Amino acid sequence: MSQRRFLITGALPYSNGRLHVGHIAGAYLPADIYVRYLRATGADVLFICGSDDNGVAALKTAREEGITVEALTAKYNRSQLDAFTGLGIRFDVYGGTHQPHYTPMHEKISQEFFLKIHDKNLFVKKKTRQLYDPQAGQFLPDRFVTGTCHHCGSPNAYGDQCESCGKATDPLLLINPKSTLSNATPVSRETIHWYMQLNQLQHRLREWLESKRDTWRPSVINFALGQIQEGLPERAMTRDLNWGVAVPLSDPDAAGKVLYVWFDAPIGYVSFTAQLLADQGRSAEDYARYWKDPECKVVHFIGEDNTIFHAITWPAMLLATHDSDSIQGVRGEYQLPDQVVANAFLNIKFPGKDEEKISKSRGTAIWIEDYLKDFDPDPLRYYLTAIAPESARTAFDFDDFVKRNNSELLSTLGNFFNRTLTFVAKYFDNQVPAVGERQLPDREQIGRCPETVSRVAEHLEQCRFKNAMSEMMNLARAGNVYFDARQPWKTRKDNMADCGTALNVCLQTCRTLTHLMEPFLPFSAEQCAKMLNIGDAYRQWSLSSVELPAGHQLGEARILFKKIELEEDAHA
Ligand code: B3M
Ligand code: ZN
Repeated sequence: MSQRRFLITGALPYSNGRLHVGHIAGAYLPADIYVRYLRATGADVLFICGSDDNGVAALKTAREEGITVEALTAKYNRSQLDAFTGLGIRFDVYGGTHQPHYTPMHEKISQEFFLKIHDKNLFVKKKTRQLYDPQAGQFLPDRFVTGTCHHCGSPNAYGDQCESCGKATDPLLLINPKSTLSNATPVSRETIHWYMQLNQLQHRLREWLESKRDTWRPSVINFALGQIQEGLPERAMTRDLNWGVAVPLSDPDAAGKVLYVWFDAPIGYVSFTAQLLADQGRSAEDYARYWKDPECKVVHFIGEDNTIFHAITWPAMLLATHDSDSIQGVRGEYQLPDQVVANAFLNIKFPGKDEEKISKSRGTAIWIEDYLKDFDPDPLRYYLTAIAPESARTAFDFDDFVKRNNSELLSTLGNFFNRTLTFVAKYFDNQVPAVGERQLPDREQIGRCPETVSRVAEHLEQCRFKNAMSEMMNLARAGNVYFDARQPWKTRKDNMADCGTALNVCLQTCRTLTHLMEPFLPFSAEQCAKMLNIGDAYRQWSLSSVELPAGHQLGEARILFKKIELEEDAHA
């Protein structure tokens, strides 16, 4: 079988703030697990991310923080990368749509996209009216306007999107609009913009989306098809701003305008790929190997509020660059995403309080930077996967986090390794004991290893991360039950051969668990691999059930997980 090839992306975080647990649970952790798993199966994978610098979000925060937008985006790009690294989320490239090293490539490819779509006559240039802030003396970007949603009546909609109903909004249709720059009531004034006629691509989009019915999560596919059902509006793809990618037209009406941030942001996935390959000394054009080859699968991991842009607008932009009418993927044309994996939002619940939305302003976020000062990364990876909002909102419950760390990671998984390894160190010279005749319980336990591996793999192939991890935990649980049932602490006194057989089986189970842990709990898996003295082999899925030979020397047993004591407990 030829090597599978994937290009995996995590939504580009706006570089105007730090990352919190909601971001990680939404897109980046599942993406990282998927990438680690695919690599373990031998696939060729590029994992692409970087900051979304060009939006007005950055301009707005820069104003609030009193620094230049360049300094602001550089600062948060850095802090985001540190948070990801601390959690073991390792991209091949962490670019930024306005980070100096990436800007030239990003502008070039973004402008090429715009021109290609322009040449296809898919833009209409229109005089429109836009909200203007008379006090601040400037046109208002959509994000700078808030008001009541014209779809659902939520009072806190932005001019581009309503976070309550998830729909795209129009600042001119918002009820009781306000400028967030000055709080003034904006007035509408005339300006000129280029609108993409998404309706011209509607039929091909629908045909393509229909082909995804069986493989995409229902929340994503139903939302996308629902949007098409309602009919796709024209979307302005240019803005009156002085921060972003210049509109590449010599038309005097284009002077001083930039591309809409949601036009250039997804192109970041492509431009960071191209820059990465150029930096590796490959040709930047090599990006075609990932982006323009139907053999390569493009998978986008996003939070649910980004669904419309990844399942409709971005695929429409990609289709618009095609010379053929095919939705099947023609070599040499940009491939449409194979998968768009969206998680719902994560709420938060602090001890003694009600569940609530994560909010920076109300101080209800758990920042990754702060978390990492107090705790190890794997317990958070574990918890966020165990409660992953894969089909509906879930909540980060601090008590539950502590409980699961102590009872699942520590008492189940950690304990199984610990009891097995300390026993072998003590009574078998820290070497894998010889295996005697395996009785039914031994054979059953050994059999569970490859069975679990294939079940975990099946779930991971389908992006069911929560189920995949719970299968892994079931194997650890079964390991503990087996250990208890075989009572090696007794047999070591009167039947050393039988005791050895049981410990041999436990060690084989540890081996399989180490491979299975790697995508979910990479730091702990590395420790386990050291304890089992198996080098880097644990990064290969195909070796996960290969038995450790009798006599194999083991490494030093270590405690894998720390107990977390809440302050109240400590005082009790
Ligand atoms: N920056 C939105 C967000 O962080 C946006 C994602 C862009 S992905 C191309 O919610
Ligand atoms: Zn709404």
